[in-house]
Amino acid sequence: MKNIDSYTHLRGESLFVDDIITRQDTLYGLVFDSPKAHGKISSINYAIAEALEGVIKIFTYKDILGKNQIGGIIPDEPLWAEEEVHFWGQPIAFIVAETEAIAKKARALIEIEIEELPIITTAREAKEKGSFINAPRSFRLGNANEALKKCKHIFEGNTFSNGQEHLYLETQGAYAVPMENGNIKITSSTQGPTSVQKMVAQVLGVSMHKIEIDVIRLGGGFGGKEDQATPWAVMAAVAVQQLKKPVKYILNRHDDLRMTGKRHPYDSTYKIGLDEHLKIIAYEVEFLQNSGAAADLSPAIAERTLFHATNSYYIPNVSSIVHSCKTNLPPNTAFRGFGGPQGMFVIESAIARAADALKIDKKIIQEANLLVENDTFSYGQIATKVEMKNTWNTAKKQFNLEKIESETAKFNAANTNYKKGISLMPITFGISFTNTPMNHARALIHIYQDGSVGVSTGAVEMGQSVNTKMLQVASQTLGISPNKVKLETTNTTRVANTSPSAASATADLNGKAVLKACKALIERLKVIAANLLNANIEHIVFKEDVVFATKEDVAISWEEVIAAAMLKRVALTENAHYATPTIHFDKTKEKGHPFAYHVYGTAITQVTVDCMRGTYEIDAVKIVHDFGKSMNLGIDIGQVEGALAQGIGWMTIEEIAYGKDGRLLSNALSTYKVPDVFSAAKKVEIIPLETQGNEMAILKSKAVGEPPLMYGIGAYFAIQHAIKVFNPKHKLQFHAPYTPEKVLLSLYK
Ligand code: LUZ
Ligand code: MOS
Repeated sequence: MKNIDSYTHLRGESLFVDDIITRQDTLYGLVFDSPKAHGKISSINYAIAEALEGVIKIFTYKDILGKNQIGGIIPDEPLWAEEEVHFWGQPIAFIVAETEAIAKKARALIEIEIEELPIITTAREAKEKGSFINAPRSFRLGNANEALKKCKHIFEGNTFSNGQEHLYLETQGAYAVPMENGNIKITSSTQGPTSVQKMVAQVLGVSMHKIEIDVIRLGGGFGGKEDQATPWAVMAAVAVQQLKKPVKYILNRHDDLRMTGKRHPYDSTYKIGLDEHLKIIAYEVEFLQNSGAAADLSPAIAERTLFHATNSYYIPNVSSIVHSCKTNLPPNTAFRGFGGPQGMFVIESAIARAADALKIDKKIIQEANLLVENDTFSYGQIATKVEMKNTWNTAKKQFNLEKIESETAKFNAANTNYKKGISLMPITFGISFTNTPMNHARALIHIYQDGSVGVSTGAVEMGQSVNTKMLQVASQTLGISPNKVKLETTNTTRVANTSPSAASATADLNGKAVLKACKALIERLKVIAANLLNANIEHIVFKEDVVFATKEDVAISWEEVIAAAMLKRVALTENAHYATPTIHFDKTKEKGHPFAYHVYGTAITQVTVDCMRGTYEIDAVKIVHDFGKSMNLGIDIGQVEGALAQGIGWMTIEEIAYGKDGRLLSNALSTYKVPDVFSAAKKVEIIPLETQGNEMAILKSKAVGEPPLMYGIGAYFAIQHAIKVFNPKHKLQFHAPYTPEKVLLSLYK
């Protein structure tokens, strides 16, 4: 089944926040943000700006009737700065004007003086100065310190992975409209409608039921709208509350790039110990997460780094620690993988370092340590239904790794200016919000009296095709054709208290709720059908718009059953709640069973490096991926391809740069390069692993949003391999992204 949005997407008819027809009295908002990374505000003069014709009002923290606070996990983030600013781009005021153009003109007329304070831009510097968001977290298994003493081989080193810009095609934005009695309705481009509702209520000083959030769809989120879609909606709502007129605010690309947080840069130090059989016996790692100026989701992201610090390997002695370091950058935030990729890059680097020193192929160490059934993760969960070796061995065999290797060696022997490299990248990713209480969802289903169906859930459609999957679940469970089912917008009035669409878990959580609601409806309708057909209720089947009794061999249409149910006054609406069973985690012990299941896979990456220029091409990525029993392979393959491109981009060409003054230098698409059609892998082959699927996944179809991003890490090590072939004296470095500039230096150093 195709993505149900494909028709309107292709015709440009799909609606996003900026497409909503605005009321004619609509006003336009624009943020005035800090032009310095850290300092005391000594004076601001709004008078000239406010006097400009068409400017209605400039809002500051003084205008807030509730709390000036939007921190989600830790209350450490004001909506608008008060006396101090903590990052370049921090919102200070909100200009509301008759048009966007007037608001922009007014912004240039605001005069501000800032008494500058010292600036921290790196995690390492923050750690040295003791600047942290919260207390560090640490996972331990066995005794790494003791085990290291007994290891035959010990290696240590440092790695760095940089941030990443989400670059959703649709920038952040919201449209808030006053309703009666002080109620406000907001259309928001958010992954977390409930967080928006909660923060609007908190800042306005009203209760949540006065605020309705509606989400049609997002033009991409990638984690960037899990938390950071909130402030813009709150600002618009503050203005609506006081002006009693609709207010719209859509960020332009520059403002969005400057003011929003990104993937967290990580500076990490590791020590890895192996025995004579190349078994990794001990692993010590310290992660310094560059959290930015406020917590945002950093503590949760730090936690997931620890969960994935050993990637797909069983290591009996682990000691890991993560510090969320407070710096003067915009608060960094969720980004597809949520700290997992950063953790995995370090263990892969440690293995690469070990292999290089031992003069063996990296994959030999990888293979010797892959997870098997009943292995224990450092957080206490026992690995079950492990498909790690299955994907690894299938990839080696199906893609004929030996042939790839011999052809690569042959090419490298015959060419001096071009060298090819190969890498294998295994992935293991845990599915569930690591914060157990967030793993729940609801669905509200209406069967209308003509037999058509409306489905509301807490899932936000952001291009990942979750609506298509929800529709599949409903149509399959009700036994009706897909065109009888409509997916409604995501709305806090219909489905309340939702978790954000995140953690790759949206289809599982909301899908299970849809399934439960549909099953309950079917149970009620079976009674009606048995009556109508004069058949045994046990024999009633709903399938392909027909309701029939298997033994009695009689049938009627779906519509007839619904019409009869109406006459019998049977409830044709159902609301279902799903909460993931069996998961738990004890943060005081840092042990538990936090994940419903894991997703596994292996990627073989092949690259060619131009050794005169330092440029490279990704020739091919060949993947064996564990989809379980995919409910929609077209959509799932699309997720793998997209995540792979995004992961490769993070590891290779996407380079976030801040000046020492804390200003974003890569502040436009001319200075920040994302993969395009020319830099994408020339060939991507994906083989779905044949498995039974997992009961905890919706229709046994495993979560697919984030796990494949980490295949992109393979690109770094394939490039490194090619460099090493060209320059055997090269001392390996682990400093991502591996931009052509850095590659060139590596080739000749
Ligand atoms: N968001 C979140 C996430 O709040 N918790 C998580 O565990 C998570 N994991 C991945 C992506 N987003
Ligand atoms: Mo996310 S990184 O919002 O699943």
